[in-house]
Amino acid sequence: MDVMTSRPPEPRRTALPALRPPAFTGRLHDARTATVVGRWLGVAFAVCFLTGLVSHYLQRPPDWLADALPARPVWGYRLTQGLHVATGLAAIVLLLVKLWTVYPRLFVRPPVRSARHALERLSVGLLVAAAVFEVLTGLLNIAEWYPWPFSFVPVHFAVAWVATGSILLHIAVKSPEIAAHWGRRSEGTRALPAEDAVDRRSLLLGTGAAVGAVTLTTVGQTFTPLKAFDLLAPRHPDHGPQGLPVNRTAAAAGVSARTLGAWRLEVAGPRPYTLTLDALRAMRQTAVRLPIACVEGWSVDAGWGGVRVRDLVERAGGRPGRDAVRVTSLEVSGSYRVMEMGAEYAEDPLTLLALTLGGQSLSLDHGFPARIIAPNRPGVLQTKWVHRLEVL
Ligand SMILES: Nc1nc2c(c(=O)[nH]1)N[C@H]1C(S)=C(S)[C@@H](COP(=O)(O)O)O[C@H]1N2
Ligand SMILES: [Mo]
Repeated sequence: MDVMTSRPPEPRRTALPALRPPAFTGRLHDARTATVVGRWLGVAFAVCFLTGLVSHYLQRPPDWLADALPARPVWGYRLTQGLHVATGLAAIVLLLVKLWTVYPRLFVRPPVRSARHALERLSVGLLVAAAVFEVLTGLLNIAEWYPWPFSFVPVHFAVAWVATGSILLHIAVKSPEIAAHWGRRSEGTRALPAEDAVDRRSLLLGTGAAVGAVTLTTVGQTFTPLKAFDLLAPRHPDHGPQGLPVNRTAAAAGVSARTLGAWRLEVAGPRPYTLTLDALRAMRQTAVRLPIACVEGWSVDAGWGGVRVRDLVERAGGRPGRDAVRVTSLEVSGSYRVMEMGAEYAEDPLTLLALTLGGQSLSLDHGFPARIIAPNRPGVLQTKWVHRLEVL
């Protein structure tokens, strides 16, 4: 026996103590806190959902929309996708705080009071699962880590509808409570002891500071005035060959000096033709300043030079403003080997088959010898290593 303790040995337990729900005191788990955090989270999810829809329909437009997608403003996708990723990252913090605020409800006894109560709990379960799934897959996607067997885009898109639907349902079900705790002087808060209000203010300030910190250390990947603070985002807007990040390298795409061989640009249409790189360089060159805005949230402006796609379309007998264009890359395989652009993009004077970046010939990783650069367009559709255009 331990000589330092004189306590008698505890009697051996014969049965486990009854499971008692933890006791929650203070007001950090109450409806007012849940309402305030829920409001911020609702705004973040709403912006994230709407900008996600923009991204989805720009990338995979239904047929009736494809030729009407606008090429302006040139920075449109840069803004919407920057917001999509920034609000998604902010939502991670807000979702954690919100779940922490409401988790005592897990211990509500009896667990089910009525059919309505059971349905409500089920819908909250669905909401939590869908919301966690969305922020988690989004986060791993921007880190380009895909530890799952499904394809990211369609699943992330489908579950976004589940999350949004269950959030709307949740707001409808909770509307009386939300209304009661909406204002600072609302009926739910008036009875609070003063010291609880201090607690809540600290929690909300801490939450705001965490959201601010996450945003400040990542948003520089797209909002370049803050690029010095871009410490946590997977990409830095300046890091990469020719001062521009690269998502898919030439090596990953199976493109090398050897596969380029005797590169020619093929243009198919009513009057098909083929051009060498020198012939392309001899055509009228246009200089534009346009961003690459990656779906993963980084974006950066750059100076591009090359031949207007509309000039190439006209030369093939196509009708700018009427005809869409299919673009094929030399890339051996990959989801972005073939891309179609609607008539609005194809006729836009800023849409180029670019040959230069920053005044120099494109590096192999940026799509040498020729790539597409178009305004208001997701990065995945800025096809690199182009070798064929088809007037549709
Ligand atoms: N052929 C081809 N082009 C492509 C891709 C690709 O996978 N294959 N990736 C795209 C993506 S996701 C982006 S964000 C831009 C990035 O261009 P950059 O590498 O020159 O910055 O190229 C696009 N062009
Ligand atoms: Mo991208």
